[in-house]
Amino acid sequence: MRTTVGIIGAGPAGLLLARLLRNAGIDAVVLEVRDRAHVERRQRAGILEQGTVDALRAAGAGARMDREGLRHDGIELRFDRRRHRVDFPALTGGRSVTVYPQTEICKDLIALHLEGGGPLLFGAEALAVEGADTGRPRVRFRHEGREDVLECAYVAGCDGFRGVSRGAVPAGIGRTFEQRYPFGWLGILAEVPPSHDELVYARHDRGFALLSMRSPAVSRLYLQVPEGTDAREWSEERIWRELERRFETADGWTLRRGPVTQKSVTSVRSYVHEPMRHGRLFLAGDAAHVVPPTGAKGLNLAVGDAVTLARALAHERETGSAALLDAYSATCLRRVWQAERFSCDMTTLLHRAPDATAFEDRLQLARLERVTSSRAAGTDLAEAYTGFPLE
Ligand code: FAS
Ligand code: PHB
Repeated sequence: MRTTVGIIGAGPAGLLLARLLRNAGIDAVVLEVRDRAHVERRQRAGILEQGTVDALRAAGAGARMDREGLRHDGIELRFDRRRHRVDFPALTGGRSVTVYPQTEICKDLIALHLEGGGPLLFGAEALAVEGADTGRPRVRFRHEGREDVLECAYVAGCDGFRGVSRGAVPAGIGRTFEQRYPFGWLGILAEVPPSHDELVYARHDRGFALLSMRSPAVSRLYLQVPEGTDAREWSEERIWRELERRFETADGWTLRRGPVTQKSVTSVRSYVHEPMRHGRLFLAGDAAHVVPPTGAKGLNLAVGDAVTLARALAHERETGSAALLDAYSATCLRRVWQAERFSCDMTTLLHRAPDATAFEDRLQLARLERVTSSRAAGTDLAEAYTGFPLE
């Protein structure tokens, strides 16, 4: 099998890249190890920066997002039983975010790709990327019980944190930067209208809690839990009771309960692999970097990488110049490290480490007082949360 760009992974990075390459007249093949149903129901992110919204519209994949997405002009920070709204447009000169689930983005991109994109092989497991530093890289993969090889001019490693593509970068060349946090997130989907019209981030002595949403009828909620927690340890009753304790306010705000339809635990980590390129292999999305979900950046970074890589490949096709390809890693890493900085700040601002000292508790409350009373500090949070335009 032969193509110009071999894309490993049909998450947001791989699917958007495939769409952008098709629009640029560059052929590609997407290899996805899971089946379509799994990819389309995998619960992940929900918040889109303006740059992501613009990129999906420009790719011709924004119609349903424009119909069903919810524009949000702020978030609420909650601590000491008090509520503080962060007003995005007032602090950033008009920027906002859109609530539209990652699952829906993947469904939209898959439907578009199957209408008129190149081959998108589900159940195709990439086994290895070979010859990345030669002119003819190849992806060895298994599909329908048979091993095969995809010969390509370029390989896009969009296979997430646990994929194989990063392993093709020789140990002596790649550098990794990692920070683990001593807690995880227990996330639930509940068939109940969200109890607030915007997201609520709560800092509590018992731990962090987040109220998000997937639609006017479906709530998405998270609880900070100890590292290594098994979701089965948490009954619905225990989850709701803990959420109610952490969201409690002096003004009597109440949390609506409803049937829990999905429950899972995800780890919280910061991770960056540098460089994001080796020869003709380009890493994009979680294959290159992971951020704590607190800043709602993971999906948006994946989109940014796909846009930057597609633009660089199209530039090389049109002009013969590899300048943008050569700048790919540095261009993405500028964005990645800003997202890592913000996500780490939001995580340490709102989560209580199991061994937090009384001093650290007071420092955290002082940081929260500062960010909710100072225009300068509030602007920093609002600018980073709503995102920066893609370069
Ligand atoms: P993805 O992981 O989405 O996609 C990679 C794809 O590659 C997958 O479909 C996988 O099946 C496939 N693949 C892997 N190995 C392969 C192989 N060998 N061969 C072929 N295919 C292979 N971000 C937020 O902003 N908010 C959140 O609430 C949030 N929650 C998350 C919860 C979880 C459990 C996880 C893991 C991540 C979460 N994230 C969240 C981050 C998430 O949204 C990612 O940033 C986003 O999915 C990144 O997209 P991709 O880089 O495309 O990687
Ligand atoms: C989500 O809706 O999944 C979500 C929203 C905001 C975050 C993290 C996750 O910071």
